[in-house]
Amino acid sequence: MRFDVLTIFPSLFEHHPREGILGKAIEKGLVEIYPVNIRDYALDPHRTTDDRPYGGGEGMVMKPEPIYGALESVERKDRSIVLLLTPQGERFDQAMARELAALEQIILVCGRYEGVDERIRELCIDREVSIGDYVLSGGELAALVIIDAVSRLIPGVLGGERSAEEDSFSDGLLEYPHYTRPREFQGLRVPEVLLSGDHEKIRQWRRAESLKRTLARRPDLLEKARLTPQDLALLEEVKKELQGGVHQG
Ligand code: 6GU
Repeated sequence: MRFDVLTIFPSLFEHHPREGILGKAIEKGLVEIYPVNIRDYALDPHRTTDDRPYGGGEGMVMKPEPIYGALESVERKDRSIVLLLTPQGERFDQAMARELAALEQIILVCGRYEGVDERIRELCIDREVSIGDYVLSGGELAALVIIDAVSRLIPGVLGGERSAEEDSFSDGLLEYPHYTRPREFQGLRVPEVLLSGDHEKIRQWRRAESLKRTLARRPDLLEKARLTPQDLALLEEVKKELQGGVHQG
């Protein structure tokens, strides 16, 4: 996967992503990240990338020519997409990450939040994306979030022991609790079932914990989750327990 990132802060993409899982993926040649400095495509001697809005008002608007020139400089692969990072975009989620991971190239245009000249949107942008309902001062951190989430879905990026399939959201549920040694820590013991060696029982316990956790923290996810008849039965039991608890309390 090739990521081309158009930004006025290219140095943000030169160091950070070289660590950890993403760093390994870059070393293995599975992921390439190319920052493109929008300022290099400014037309004037001062290398101006923004200007005052027509019609007046607060804030600055990113000029169209530097972004257009930066986009023209990027070599396009067959299966590529141009994303604009903006709080006005569609919400990024695991399903979108999966869609994007099937492409060969993602071109990320990092806007500043006041905005990008509308003609860039009309002429060049395939999809506008936001990472959540809060305002960042620029699209750069959002671009890093997308690069990370997409890269770990590319075959070969994660080691075999921990597959992307098991992660929260891959089947629409939050993950079950994890434990490692020691068996007892600060008076808290690892649940007995995990020490039992009974793989079927462990699988059932983990599934039940995933369901409980999702119900407690993100009930909205349960509506879209892929649930088996067994899951639904378990969920009903958990709900009854919770309701019982409320009556007793
Ligand atoms: Cl993609 N950009 C900005 N500036 N703010 C955001 C965002 C993007 N997603 C959430 N907030």
